[in-house]
Amino acid sequence: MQAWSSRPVPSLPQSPAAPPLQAFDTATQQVVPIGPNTGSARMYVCGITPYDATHIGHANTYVAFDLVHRVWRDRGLEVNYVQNVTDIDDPLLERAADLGVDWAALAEEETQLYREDMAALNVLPPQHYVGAVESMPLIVDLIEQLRQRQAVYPVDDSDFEDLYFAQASDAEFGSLSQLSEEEAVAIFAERGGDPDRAGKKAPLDCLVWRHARTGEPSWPSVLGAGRPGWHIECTAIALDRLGVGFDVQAGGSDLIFPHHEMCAAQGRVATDQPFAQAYLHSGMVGLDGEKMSKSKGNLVFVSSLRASGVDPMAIRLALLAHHYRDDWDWTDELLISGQDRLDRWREAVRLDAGLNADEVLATMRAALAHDLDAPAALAAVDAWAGASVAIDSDDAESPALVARACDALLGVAL
Ligand code: 5CA
Ligand code: ZN
Repeated sequence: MQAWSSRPVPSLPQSPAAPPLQAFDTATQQVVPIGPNTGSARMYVCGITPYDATHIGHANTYVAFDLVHRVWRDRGLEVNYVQNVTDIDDPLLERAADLGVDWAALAEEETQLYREDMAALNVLPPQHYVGAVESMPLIVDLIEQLRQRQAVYPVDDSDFEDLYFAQASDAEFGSLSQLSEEEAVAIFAERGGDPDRAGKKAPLDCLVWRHARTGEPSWPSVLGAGRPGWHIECTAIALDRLGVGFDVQAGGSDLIFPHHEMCAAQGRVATDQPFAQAYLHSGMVGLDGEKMSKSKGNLVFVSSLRASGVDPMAIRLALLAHHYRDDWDWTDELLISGQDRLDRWREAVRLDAGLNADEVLATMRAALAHDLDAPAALAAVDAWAGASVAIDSDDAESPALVARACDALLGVAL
């Protein structure tokens, strides 16, 4: 699929003292080094299911991992970043049926809106933007590999034969989310799983291939005509575009279980190697105390804010004012303070001279390298901007350097 295009990333003076990226890995529950020190770094971020417009929660997640992309680039790493589009799955078919529209047209329309939102928010595009539909051969191949390893079995439900991944085939299953069986089963049922389906070997076994049903789209394959389950899509796309043991799989914390647990398990069973080296998860954004989600309908859309004249950079600053791992609620006040901050920064970088910027650059780099601490990076720019407006300095280079640093490291174009 076509991704989107972004503003060029300004270059910054390199500093050998800049610390390498560390972040909190859900699997080990520790802050660990993320990516190599030199060469190329590989990241997979789970993309949208395009049945509705990008909301602030989505935007927060993609802006969070855009920081990984930016920090890696700033370290001189070459980045191979892959993002998928779940352009076939139950929620998309259900929404299309409710709206009385074609599911593929709905997916295309919402994906296009998402691209526009990402470009407006100055989120760097992935190198590979990959849909499930265009990945059918990869997905089918991976299921075949799992079947040869006895990790996939059929479940007969009258006329249909659906294929399931057996969690028991992976000795490390559960190590990412570390939930009790009871918790896992409850969450699985909430997030698209079918723990009670008759004929399964274990409640947490997940669907990998759904045999064609009348009235549903399906693709012919050696497995029989059908369509893929959710998790196998990301496992297949990640392994194909990034290879085994890539640096990071990322997404919102609602993906820890079952999604990332299943991907990790399927990847390990298929390759006998770790799937990703680390798993990063952003917090959930809510509205009035409830997680923002399409199913609850409590959504603030990026496109609606943009249409009402909100500067996307103010939205970005409102998001970056929170640590990416925190859960928080969206409010109109956040947008107002994002806009205020943007105005103050713009005023400061338009000065002819300001305080020396080397220190602010070093602080921004250190903050982001330490578990993507965007609020600390913002505080450094706030302090610089406040002091620059107040004093009369002869450091003519500094406003331009701070503007470049905000753009390159935080994605905030001033
Ligand atoms: N297509 C799958 C991933 S393969 C999916 O989860 N799609 S999604 O459209 O439901 O979500 C896209 C991304 O946004 C995921 O990383 C998800 O964790 C994140 N997300 C969804 N809701 C929120 C929210 N309220 N706050 C923060 N992130 C969210
Ligand atoms: Zn995914």
